[in-house]
Amino acid sequence: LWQKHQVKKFENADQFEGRFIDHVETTLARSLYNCDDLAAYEATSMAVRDNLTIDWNKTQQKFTTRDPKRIYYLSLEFLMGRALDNALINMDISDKNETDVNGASGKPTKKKEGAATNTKEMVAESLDELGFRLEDVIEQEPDAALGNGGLGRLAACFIDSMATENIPAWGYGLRYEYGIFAQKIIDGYQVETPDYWLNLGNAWEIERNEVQFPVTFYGYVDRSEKNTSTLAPSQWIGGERVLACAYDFPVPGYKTSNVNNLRLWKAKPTTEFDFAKFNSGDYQNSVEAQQRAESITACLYPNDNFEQGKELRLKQQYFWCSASLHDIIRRYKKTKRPWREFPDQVAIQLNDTHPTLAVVELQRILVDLEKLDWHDAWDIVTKTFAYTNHTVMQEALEKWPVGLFGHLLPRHLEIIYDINWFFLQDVAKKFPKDVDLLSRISIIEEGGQERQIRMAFLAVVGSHKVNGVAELHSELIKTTIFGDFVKFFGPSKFTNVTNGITPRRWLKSANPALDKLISETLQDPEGNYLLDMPALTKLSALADDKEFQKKWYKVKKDNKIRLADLIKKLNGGVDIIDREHIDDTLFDMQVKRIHEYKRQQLNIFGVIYRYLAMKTMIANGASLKEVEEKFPRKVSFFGGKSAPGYYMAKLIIKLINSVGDVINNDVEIGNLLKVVFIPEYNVSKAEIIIPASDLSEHISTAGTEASGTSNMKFAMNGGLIIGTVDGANVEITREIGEDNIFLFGNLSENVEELRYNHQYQETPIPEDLDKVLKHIEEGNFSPENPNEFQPIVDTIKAHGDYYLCSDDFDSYIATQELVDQVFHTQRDEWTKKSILSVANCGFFSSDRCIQEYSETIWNVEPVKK
Ligand code: 26M
Repeated sequence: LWQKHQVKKFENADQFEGRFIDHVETTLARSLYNCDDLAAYEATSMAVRDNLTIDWNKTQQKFTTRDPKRIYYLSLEFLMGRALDNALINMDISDKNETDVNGASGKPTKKKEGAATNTKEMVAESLDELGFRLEDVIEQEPDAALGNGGLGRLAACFIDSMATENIPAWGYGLRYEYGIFAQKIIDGYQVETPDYWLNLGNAWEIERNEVQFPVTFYGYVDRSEKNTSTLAPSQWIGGERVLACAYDFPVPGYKTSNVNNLRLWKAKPTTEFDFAKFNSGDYQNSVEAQQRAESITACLYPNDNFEQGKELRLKQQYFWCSASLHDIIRRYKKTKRPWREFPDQVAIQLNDTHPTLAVVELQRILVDLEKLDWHDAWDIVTKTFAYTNHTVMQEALEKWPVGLFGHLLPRHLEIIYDINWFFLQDVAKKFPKDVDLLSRISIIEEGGQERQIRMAFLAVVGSHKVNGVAELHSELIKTTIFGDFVKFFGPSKFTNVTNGITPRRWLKSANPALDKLISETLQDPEGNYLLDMPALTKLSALADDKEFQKKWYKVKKDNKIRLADLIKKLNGGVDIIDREHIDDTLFDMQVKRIHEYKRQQLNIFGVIYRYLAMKTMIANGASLKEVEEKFPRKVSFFGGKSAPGYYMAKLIIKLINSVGDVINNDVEIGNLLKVVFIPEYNVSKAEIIIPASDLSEHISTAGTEASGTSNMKFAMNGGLIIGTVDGANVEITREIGEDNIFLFGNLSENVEELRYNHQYQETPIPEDLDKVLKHIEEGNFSPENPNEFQPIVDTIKAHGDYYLCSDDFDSYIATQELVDQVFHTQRDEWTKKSILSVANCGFFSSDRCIQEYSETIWNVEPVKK
């Protein structure tokens, strides 16, 4: 019976149309005549999801039978963006058309003359027949914006690559009702509005009502068994209880039927009821307490690289770690293996310190519930976990006051003290004479107002490997924050895995024209190069070919027009960009979270400098033509969100917009210079913005940006980079060649000394920067409130210029002049650099990252057919 009714995937246009209409008429309860783009999106997604679900089931059954080692990627953020286009690309059945022509039925399926060769084309044609355009349908989907920036997007690229590489991996995270806030720009200021992304339902999630775990908070530790030692099993009698409910999101791999899982938890009230309150007549309050449960997964914290120490955040972390671990353990227990084999079968990767509680929770489960010996348990724990660090910046390092922590998780605090106690004993044994070392290396920080738990230290002690995310960063953490740990554990515990990005989304999906040109050129109509990005080096041979260069720049130009159209739409139909000269206009972009260390302020100072220099020329009687020769056409794009409570970042946004108001309306300089702040920068906007860039800015103070990943996205789309010697810029330079990137600025090894100089002696502000700052101070960009931007000026003039804008200003300007010169007088050279960037960026595919993690950290192999 089961075989008779076996559910089949759609495999051709006809079957897709059938599924589509089914979903419109039954799931959506609409008629085809009453089906708008949104309903078409929903029906298409559900039809596609049906296919993925079938493969998802097969994949999971295969894993259950084969019982391979599994990888769990724990991340509080998955910045997925839209799912539909990605699914259509990844579930490509084109190779099936050859190997599996007969379909599941065994009967030959007719292939129409000129019929589409891949799923995306096939669906596009079907939708066309039904009266819809696939592009419009795709546009209906809201972004799944369950992340802040780099760290969350990295997790999304990694699960794509893990599926593609056939690694048996699951992601675990939280199903926030509200993702990162939507950014409005009102009067030049950022205004946050809620992102209720589930408003219209979510076609991609599968609610697993059968997968639920209770999670406990507060309460006390019971030691009635007269244990004097905290090391013996203890019973934690919890107070508040909530339920964790699983929602699954299928993650399809590219050109494989492997479909992995992203499991996100939602908090719900337990069905238990406080009868004491109820009987005392306090019905309202007894319901209210239950309702509070849902607040745990209500909202993503919108901080990026900044720690706040809020109790609800810790609650989120424990809720998620506890549910995920119980789920992992339940799955493991089905295999009936003994505990000691756990690390051979399970690897858990900690995406930053946010999931470090999982280390403690596993130790608690093993000791308190499974009654393992402390040291046996700890051995299992440390062999299971590995930790990825994403920052060296002090303000971003996670610390929890023991008071707050112990109130919420009393037993976990005891366990942390015990972990620390054993750890410090070992340290003291190894370095008996070094008394300072113990307080420096302790997981508990003392000496402040209150003791604090250093989560990064706990993560290092609880893991067998610690990795940074680019070479420079991985070296830096070994000498700075983790210096003492290198001394104790030895250097081999610390390693590097340079970040990467998925070329399916960031090349094929975001830049279909470039994908087409590449696959034609490589004679790879199936797009196999996307699984083997180093194959792109073949393009190098054409870097000087004039015909090829022409095609190459045509792709770029069309992408610039596509962006100009978007900007026009966002601007209420008014065009800011001069389309007539779009070929000669350099599109210069900086899109990323707004942060002082990323130095959007340096960029806007550069823009002001350019503007003032142009104005001076005009005042001295130069013609526009002459001005253009010195300062060729350029649009400076900015985009990015500030944390809602980050005063200085918000002021930088306002400055950018105010400078834009002045420059964009200055008739004297015409269209030679424009400044555009693109509101609500998110994944789907990035997919339009990045392919349109001629130049992008990655100009963080050396040593502060751990890796950066947008630098890779721009390079992969043929945009050149102006950047500091920081993060993955270093490896990008090595891969694409130093002739093809514009580097400037001080090196990280000099940062400390430069900062010291600012603090303790006069470092003169460069003349050109001084002029810029004075112009701001005079109120030229804020006539109604002349002092508005004084705090930005003061960070440089009065507060020690922590991010070293003044030290890097002159070399920044000089490098921008070089950029202008190459773009405007040696366009062929520029295009050559652009081609060579793409040709040599294969290393930055996240598939390569996943291979490195698999081999050097997880010890896991792909599960093949
Ligand atoms: C902390 C506390 C409370 C709420 C939120 C946070 C928090 C959230 C995100 C802290 C840090 C967060 O992300 C940091 C991040 O995105 N780091 C970036 O990681 C990228 C991927 O490795 C790197 O490329 C970037 O250089 C790095 O800044």
